[in-house]
Amino acid sequence: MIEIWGGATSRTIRPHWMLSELGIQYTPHLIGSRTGETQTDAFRRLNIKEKIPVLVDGDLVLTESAAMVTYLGDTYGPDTGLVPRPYTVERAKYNEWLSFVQMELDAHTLYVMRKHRDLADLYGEAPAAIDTAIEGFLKQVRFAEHRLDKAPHLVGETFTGADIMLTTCLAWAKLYGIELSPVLDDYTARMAARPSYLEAAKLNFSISPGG
Ligand SMILES: N[C@@H](CCC(=O)N[C@@H](CS)C(=O)NCC(=O)O)C(=O)O
Repeated sequence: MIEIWGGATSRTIRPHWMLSELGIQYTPHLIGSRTGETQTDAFRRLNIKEKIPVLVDGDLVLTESAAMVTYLGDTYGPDTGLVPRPYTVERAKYNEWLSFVQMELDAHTLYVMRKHRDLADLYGEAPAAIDTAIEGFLKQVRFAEHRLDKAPHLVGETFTGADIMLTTCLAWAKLYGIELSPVLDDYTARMAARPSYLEAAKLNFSISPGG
């Protein structure tokens, strides 16, 4: 049985959401970050980074949310279209969106805000870095807006794991009070109305965030 470790954040919901899309039963371990639960020897053996989410499937351990979303679609839903087949143009575009969301929206804009605002005790206050991060987010997110102005999803004609990645970042931005354009607002609302999202969100956000 697949296990997913982690809950409460925009990143942890990603594998829960994909598993819900696939309709697969699995074992969730809803632990929060920096609660002590990621600092045990047993957890460090799974992820030396002391971070969530973590996926365990037999001998396979994955410690990056985008890799989990893609692995689950490739392995358990090759005919669902949730992850485009390898060696196709759609897969190339899917990969591009995943890199874009992780780098431009997650890692060096939203996470900078989190580090220097919510986690300022750990990483220090840096108002200028927060302002630059908001500016950077708003500039970069126009790439997604440009696509979604013309199409309902990021890749091809249907919902894919790339939409999971983007929606979780847009919801995170809204939580931080960043105003999205009507195109992005509408997209976020449509994605968040999917029954699989609602199911995953109910589980993922049933614990409160760690420190
Ligand atoms: N790139 C990783 C980021 C994982 C990550 O930073 N998780 C946060 C919670 S959202 C965490 O566990 N932080 C604990 C820490 O930084 O010590 C992914 O997308 O899975």
